Amino acid sequence: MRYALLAGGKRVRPALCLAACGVAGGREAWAMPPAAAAVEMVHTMSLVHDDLPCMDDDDLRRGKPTCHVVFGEPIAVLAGDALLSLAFRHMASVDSYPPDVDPEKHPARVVRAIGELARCIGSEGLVAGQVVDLEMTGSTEAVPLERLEYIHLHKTAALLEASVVIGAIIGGGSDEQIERLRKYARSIGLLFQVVDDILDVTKSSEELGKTAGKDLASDKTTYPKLLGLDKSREFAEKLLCDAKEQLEVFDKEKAAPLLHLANYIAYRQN
Ligand code: GRG
Repeated sequence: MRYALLAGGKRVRPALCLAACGVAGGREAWAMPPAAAAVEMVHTMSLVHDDLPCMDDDDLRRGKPTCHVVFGEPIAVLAGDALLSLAFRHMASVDSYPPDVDPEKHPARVVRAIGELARCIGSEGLVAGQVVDLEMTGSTEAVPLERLEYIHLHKTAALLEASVVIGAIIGGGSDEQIERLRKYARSIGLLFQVVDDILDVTKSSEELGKTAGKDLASDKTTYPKLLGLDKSREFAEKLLCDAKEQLEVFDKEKAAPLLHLANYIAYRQN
């Protein structure tokens, strides 16, 4: 569990969770140990399971050999399971509530946040995305755009969305604020994947010194493959604009971290 969780990674989900807590009116410390750590644990366990031979069968993750390569498959499965359960234990842990939260409202917020986390993982979230993705694997038919979007909205955007929404709930945001932040998160969730697909093409082009990148030639369906590189970039710009629009009603200073995170996701190089 430690090997996978402490292997690095960009920590985008905890950063989003803390930033959303702040914009909703809370202090970052309210979300720091329970929620921000929990979303990273869920993310990490999904990577551990995704890398397994029965799923994507990857040998490297975050620049290191994958969990099952180091510890064997059974331990990797169990490490993932235990990280999932630790995430919920963290979320529910009353011992780690900061002293300055509202004692009347905080427990209800935590329960609501736990519900959000559970929802984004199961058959309405990560698992749904993974199932449809696995169904597409090996298929010779081109994946239609709506199917690709379904996969990304569930596999990638669902947990990014939950990270933001959980932060906003813990921060004490109103229902209207939470729904705005949900829309922001959905846009950056999809943006994250479109940028990933663009980077796959442009990075491998650079590496190969060719104009066509690895992913345009591989079996995997990506946005650049379906839309072309220019249209994919346009789509990314639109998603970034949509996300930023949702932040306009919030206090500028408090919304600045979410704005910067959106820019980071749009313009990141890895
Ligand atoms: C959660 C019960 C449960 C099962 C998981 C395996 C599975 C079901 C889902 C796969 C989810 C998955 C691996 C989605 C990919 C998400 C994604 C974009 C990963 C890369 O995220 P980054 O770039 O990675 O933030 P780092 O390493 O920086 O954290």
